[in-house]
Amino acid sequence: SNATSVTKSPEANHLEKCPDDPPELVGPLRIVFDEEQSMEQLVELNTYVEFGGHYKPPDCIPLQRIAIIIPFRNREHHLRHWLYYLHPILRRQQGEYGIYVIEQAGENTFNRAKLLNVGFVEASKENNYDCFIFSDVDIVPENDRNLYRCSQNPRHLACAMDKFGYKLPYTGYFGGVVAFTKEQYLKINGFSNNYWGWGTEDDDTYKRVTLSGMSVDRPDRNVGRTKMIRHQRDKGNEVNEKNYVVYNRMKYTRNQDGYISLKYSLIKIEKNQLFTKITVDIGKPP
Ligand code: UD2
Ligand code: MN
Repeated sequence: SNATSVTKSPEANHLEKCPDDPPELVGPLRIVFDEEQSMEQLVELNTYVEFGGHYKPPDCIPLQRIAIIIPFRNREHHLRHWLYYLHPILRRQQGEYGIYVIEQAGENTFNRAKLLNVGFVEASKENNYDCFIFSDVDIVPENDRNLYRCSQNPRHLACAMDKFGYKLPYTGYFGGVVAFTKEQYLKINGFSNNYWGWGTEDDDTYKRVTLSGMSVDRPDRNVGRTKMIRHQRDKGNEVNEKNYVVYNRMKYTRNQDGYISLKYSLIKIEKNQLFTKITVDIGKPP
């Protein structure tokens, strides 16, 4: 019969796949942003992370190879909070992961979605990632059962944010933290490169997903609770009314504007202990 137990010889030099439900998860977490850790302290707290911000579970074969892409400029102190909370969570979740901070060089208007496209391209050069998580630098999950992983459809991980009363502000809301497999990302032609300044790029992404015939997966509302660090709007990222014009035309432009039309120049790749920082020139609004 095939019901005999499978015994593993201690010499067997092969690992099993990691389980679907990582055993070390603890559930709800207390997230506060009052304590400030120095980068040196963070490095000491997270010695299991390999140089460049990479981790691979030592005792099982990870189910996914995950690149975490963070759009960035001038938010060092948010990044330290993010690293403090996320490394231990991600370790418990047992994926293989790499952290990529994509920094926009210069003072031109910020372009979050274009930086996310850069992150996809640059991370893919380093490793054969199969899942990409695009996360704001200021968002932390309040429950480690909110798995930073990809699923059947593009996945919205920040579906219950504190600042929106722990629920979706509107049905098509897709901001904060989202996960795409490589295939899902390519299917929507990545993100638009044409949203300069604050707003609407997340609605564009949602539209790309639905127009491509996919839907959005979300964790349950309790598991999906997330906290955003309170902050003011940054200089160089003002609301841009022109973004509504871009959004209204996206149906016709999305196949030309995105991953396939991405242009930027690489300025620097800096490996830190807990993350890789990639600084790029992405130009300026037309
Ligand atoms: C909301 C969305 C965000 C995005 C944005 C509009 C939530 C939780 N998040 O965030 O996903 O759609 O609106 O663009 O609703 N950043 C920098 N430096 C800057 C400016 C921005 O690093 O100077 C990065 C950083 O990762 C930040 C992210 O861009 O978290 C989004 O910018 P924000 O935090 O100012 O916007 P917010 O909180 O309204
Ligand atoms: Mn924010």
